[in-house]
Amino acid sequence: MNKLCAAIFYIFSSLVVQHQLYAQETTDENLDSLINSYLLDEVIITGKKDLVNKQSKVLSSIDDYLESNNAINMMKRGAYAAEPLLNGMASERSVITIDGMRIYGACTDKMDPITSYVEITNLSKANIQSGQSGSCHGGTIAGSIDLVRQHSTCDNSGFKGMLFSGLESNNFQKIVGTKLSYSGSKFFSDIDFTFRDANNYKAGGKEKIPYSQFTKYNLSTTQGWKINLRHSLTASVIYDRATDVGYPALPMDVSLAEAVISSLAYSFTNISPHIFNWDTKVYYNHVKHIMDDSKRPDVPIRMDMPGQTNTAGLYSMLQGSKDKHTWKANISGHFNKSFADMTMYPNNPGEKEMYMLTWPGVHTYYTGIFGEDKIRWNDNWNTVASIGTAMHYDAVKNDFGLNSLQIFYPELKQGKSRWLKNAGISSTYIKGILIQNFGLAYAERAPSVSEGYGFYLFNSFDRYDYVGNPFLKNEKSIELNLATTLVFSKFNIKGQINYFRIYDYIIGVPQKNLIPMTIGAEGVKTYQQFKNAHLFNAQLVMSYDLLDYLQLSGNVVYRLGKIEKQDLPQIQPLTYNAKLKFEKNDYLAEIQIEGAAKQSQYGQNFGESPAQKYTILNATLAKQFNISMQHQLIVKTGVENILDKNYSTFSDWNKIPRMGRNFFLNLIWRF
Ligand SMILES: [Cu+2]
Repeated sequence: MNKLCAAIFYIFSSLVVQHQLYAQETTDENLDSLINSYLLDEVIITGKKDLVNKQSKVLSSIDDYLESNNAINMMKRGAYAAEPLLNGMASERSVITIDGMRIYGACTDKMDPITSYVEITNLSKANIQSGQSGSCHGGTIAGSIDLVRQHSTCDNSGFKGMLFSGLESNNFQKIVGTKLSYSGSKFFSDIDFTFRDANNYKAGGKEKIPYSQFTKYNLSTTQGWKINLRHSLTASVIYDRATDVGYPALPMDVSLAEAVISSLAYSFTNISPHIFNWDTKVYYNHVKHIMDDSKRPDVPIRMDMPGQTNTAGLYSMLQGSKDKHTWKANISGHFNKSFADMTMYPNNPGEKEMYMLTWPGVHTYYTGIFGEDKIRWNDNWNTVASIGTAMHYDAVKNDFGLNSLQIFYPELKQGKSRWLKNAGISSTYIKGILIQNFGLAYAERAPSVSEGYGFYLFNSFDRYDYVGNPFLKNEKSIELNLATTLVFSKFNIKGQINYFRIYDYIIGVPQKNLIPMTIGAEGVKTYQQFKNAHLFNAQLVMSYDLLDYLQLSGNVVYRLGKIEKQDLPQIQPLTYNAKLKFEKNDYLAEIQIEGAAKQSQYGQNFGESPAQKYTILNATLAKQFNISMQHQLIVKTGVENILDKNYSTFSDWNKIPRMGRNFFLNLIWRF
């Protein structure tokens, strides 16, 4: 019992309290199973061991994995690269990193969120931190998502590998890939490759969704050297390339989305009895994005809209403990260049081409420090306190771009610096079956590149051209959260609410005196700030073990967003999900129902129409074949949207319907 209490204490202190799981090697596997059994969904695990039990569809997209977390919704503009919304907020309010690295998407229309540059097969977990607690690598209001990749260790386990393949009936998606690793006593090497290719998908009732195809290649490699017992080096490269990606909800597609993400990390462990880790990483990444409208038959004007970003950065983190305290301190910095332009080619060859800088060579410099202390007062109480501050400087480096923006803002200077601050405290009380957590936090963020300096970026949701506003103040938020968990032997229930009061909320406001550039646009919006906005998130999660091998679980999520008495757009209505899971020997079977109520509160004043209610059914069957000690075959098969329902959710851009009935087969051979 004491052990169990200690385990629960540990998990909750590291998870529920601040939604944090330190990425320490030692915590991984045991914790994974415990986390699963307590239904804590802040961290999604895709560990390589017993993968078969972890997820119903092993080779699903990262988007599907993230979406299974209650704090996240995926804004879909097609079948590929959905944008994660965290705590009901779009991606400019969160920080998304890969292994702690800052990466800037290169699309002015958010077609390439950071989550699109990794593959599920090389992911070990997603650390999702809610609100201010995600401020370690950047200023955030909604929180952070860190995609942590798998890598080997120098454990002398030799050569291991995996071959996988998948097929989906609806859009004829083919997935093939391999993963090879070698581990010696001084050296390890991992390489994995995944290829996906899909045709157009069909929504329920066989409705064809044109321009929803995609092709993606992902290559990822990590090499590690153990210099001696306490010092090690790790080098890593990801190359991701998507071609011919259709975005049915947008007026344009993508001919190329490419990222090269590289890093070198140095780790020093067991420095002193009170300092156990010092991790330092330098990184560089380049993202390239080319939009394409050549396959669309009737566009009023042909456009070229390429974009690219370059980011270089570093972080250095110390972790230690003394007596009641477990602490970490992080210093991080990055430099980013974002550049995008647009050339319009009039259909009449006599007319002149038009050229604009949509991201006018914006340079961003960020340096921040963040510290956190977890204090275990006694067996019942613990507190996590964190504080951080950062300097953020951005500048328009292109003179043509600067001159263009000065048309709207004559007093605009080239650069602007900001000072960002954050602090939070939360406490957990554990007694018997009860775990009670509450927290209070303050955070700030700087406007994004588009919000600050975007130039005539067309938004196909409200059909306005958007012009950035370099004079925006920092957006600020006060966050309150409360979670109650009851753990019985066969039954767990957790209720959680959080409330964000956001000051100087940034949103586009129509400017009647400005004329749009995009043909057919409603008008021009510039980013302005509202005194305050409110976001309320609530969720209820429960699970019940009917029998040793049969589990019933479910959850309900609801959000509410208001800005001065108006409803905010793209806020999740009441959504529910229930699952019956059978798990015995090497078999796993699942049947799941998910759905949403009609969206009664929606952003009417922001061009939004309400999402309709829906219910869909899914089923999965999986079996692991242990062929020999070294060889295993995992077979997963299932049907999604069994009833072939035609539906779209609140987070489907322009209400583009989601996929209809889909049969899938995943095969994994491990050796
Ligand atoms: Cu794009």
